[in-house]
Amino acid sequence: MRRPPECDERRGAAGLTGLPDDPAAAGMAEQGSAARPLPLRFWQDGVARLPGSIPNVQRQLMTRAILDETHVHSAIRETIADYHADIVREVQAAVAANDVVVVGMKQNPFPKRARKALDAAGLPYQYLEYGSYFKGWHPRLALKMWTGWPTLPMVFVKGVLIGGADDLRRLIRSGELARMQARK
Ligand SMILES: N[C@@H](CCC(=O)N[C@@H](CS)C(=O)NCC(=O)O)C(=O)O
Repeated sequence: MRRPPECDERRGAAGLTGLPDDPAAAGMAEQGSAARPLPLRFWQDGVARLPGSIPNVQRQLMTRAILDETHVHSAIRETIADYHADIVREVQAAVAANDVVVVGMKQNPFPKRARKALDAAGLPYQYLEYGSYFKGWHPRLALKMWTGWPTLPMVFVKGVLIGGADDLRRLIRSGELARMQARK
């Protein structure tokens, strides 16, 4: 079976912020076509933070634009808030109850890859599946709007979104996943 075009790995989502191959990790952020330096400092854990922030406090720079509620008409705010809110709550509950959660979908090879990596590392996880390439687009969109992560799988470790399959494998390889898990 031919893989859907969005499944081309070269079009995959960017890696975890703070990793060496991420432009943000080099202290740059894309703005339009020009790269603009950001006042970031890099701590031993490889995470970029604004100067003055304390390493063990999760105050990481996010440049994601979110439309402010004051710029959303009051008549549609509830529609936005309620958009597949049951699915979002379901994932939130799983993330609260399990150290590792993989949110995936049928057919997509990346959730399979994430699960295989966790199985190989002997790490237990909760798996939730929403639809396939042919169905379940709307609930997945709600999860994407909630997390800001544009693809599946979404992998959570100790309540933290760590990205997709590639990011997970990187964290397993570097030993960071084990360190995250060891944290109380
Ligand atoms: N680099 C990502 C790639 C994941 C990816 O690109 N997933 C695509 C399908 S192959 C996806 O989620 N598409 C959105 C959707 O169908 O809802 C990873 O390692 O997880």
